[in-house]
Amino acid sequence: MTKKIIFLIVTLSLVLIPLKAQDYLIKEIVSVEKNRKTIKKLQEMSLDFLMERNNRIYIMVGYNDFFKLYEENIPYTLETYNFYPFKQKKLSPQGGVNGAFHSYREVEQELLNLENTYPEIASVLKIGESLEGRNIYALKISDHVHLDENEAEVLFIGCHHAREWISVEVPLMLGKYLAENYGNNSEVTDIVDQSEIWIVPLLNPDGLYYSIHFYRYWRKNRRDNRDGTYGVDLNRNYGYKWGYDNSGSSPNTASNVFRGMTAFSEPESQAIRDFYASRNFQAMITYHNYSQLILYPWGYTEELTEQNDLLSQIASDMSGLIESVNGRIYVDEPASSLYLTNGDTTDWSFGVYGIPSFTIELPPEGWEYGGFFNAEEDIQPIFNENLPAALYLIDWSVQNFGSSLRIPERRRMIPEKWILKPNHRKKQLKQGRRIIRDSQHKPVKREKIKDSKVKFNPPAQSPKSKTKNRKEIKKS
Ligand code: 0X9
Ligand code: CA
Ligand code: ZN
Repeated sequence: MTKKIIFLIVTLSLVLIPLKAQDYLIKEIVSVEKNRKTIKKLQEMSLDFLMERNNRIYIMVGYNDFFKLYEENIPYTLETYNFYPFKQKKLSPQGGVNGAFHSYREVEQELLNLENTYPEIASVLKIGESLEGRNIYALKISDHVHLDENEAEVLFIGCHHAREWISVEVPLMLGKYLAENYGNNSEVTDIVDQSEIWIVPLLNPDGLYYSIHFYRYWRKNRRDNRDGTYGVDLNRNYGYKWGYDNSGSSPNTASNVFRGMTAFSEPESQAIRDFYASRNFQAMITYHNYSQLILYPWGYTEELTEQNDLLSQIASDMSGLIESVNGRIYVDEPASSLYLTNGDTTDWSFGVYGIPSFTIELPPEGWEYGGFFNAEEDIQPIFNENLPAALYLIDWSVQNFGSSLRIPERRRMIPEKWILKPNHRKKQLKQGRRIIRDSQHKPVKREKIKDSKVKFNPPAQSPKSKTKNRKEIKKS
């Protein structure tokens, strides 16, 4: 009898637990034929739209959605395996849960190792603590690292958004690169001698933990909103034009762009706010992914800043430098041309401190090339291409330290091979990725015109899906 009961419990838990886990975790990509009837039904199901191609609509579905599709009599094709990471056979499997990407503990270890190995130029500072009590670290790279010298200071931030794992790697590798090459490479030595480089590779450690262990697509921090929902979008929680409107951020706790109850309500964004107050930054880059963009203020309005010539020049120079490494194009544009946001890091950094501030959206270019997933083999190339842009911004800060801001000319320190040769391909592609807006001035379409097979038109006369551009989809 007892044997029977034990057997029953074991079998039941084996069946029930995985089912529940599946329900929550597994998402598949399916395509359905595009027609009015289906679109209407899909909208009622409030599914994640991904894209449209060859008269088919691609959507993300969870375990329960399959039943709904069945009930609604909507025929579908399973497409998951036509997408990354399944499609890219040559990729080596990721070791462990997070593979070559760094977890909170691994970032911590890496930073402490750097400090130990290069005590003269690397030092780790705790600038705050996450909601769940993890440390938020800043790595300082400078000569006389323990002195607060009168030098230009530049800040690099990674991982506001939990699922954007590559955004941890790029600033972390920058710190490592600078430490390892100081004394060997004259350009690095020069720059480190003249500046204080601050790197916060992991601003949202709780979110990253959650993304690694529970739900890969987690975006926000892990604030318990006390209504059954979790998370504040840290990139809507900064105190410049916070909550300006409800489209650039959301008052709804369940939303992926929930701005929090007040500006700087979150310890993670507070850490950055307080860090700025204690330092004297000249420039800042915050890394995100995906899209391959270099965005500069404003994000909250279509209007351009008074420093637009400066910001757009720096962004375009950085874009050129990035392209010259691997040929990947990062489009430089005001953040608002992507979509409007309020309470983001860059607007606050520029709005309050007046310093050149950039959001770099790392690869890939689109959802169909992997979205938030980057191949492990691509971590190094992505870092390599971002390095000259980071060095360039540091150098710009050094050149402009203590003087009024000057619009840069091409820098002497950029190695020849990094200097962009006049390149017509870039212009063409940039035009090809132009933004088309709907009546609310929201971009509805972002595609390479070159690839004429790819259609991304919003379904006609359906206001709900009309505003679903690729970027909003990412966050739903
Ligand atoms: O929406 C964001 O917070 C950033 N994109 S992401 O896909 N990584 O979430 C972009 C913020 C830049 N600001 C504006 N586009 N206004
Ligand atoms: Ca120094
Ligand atoms: Zn992001």
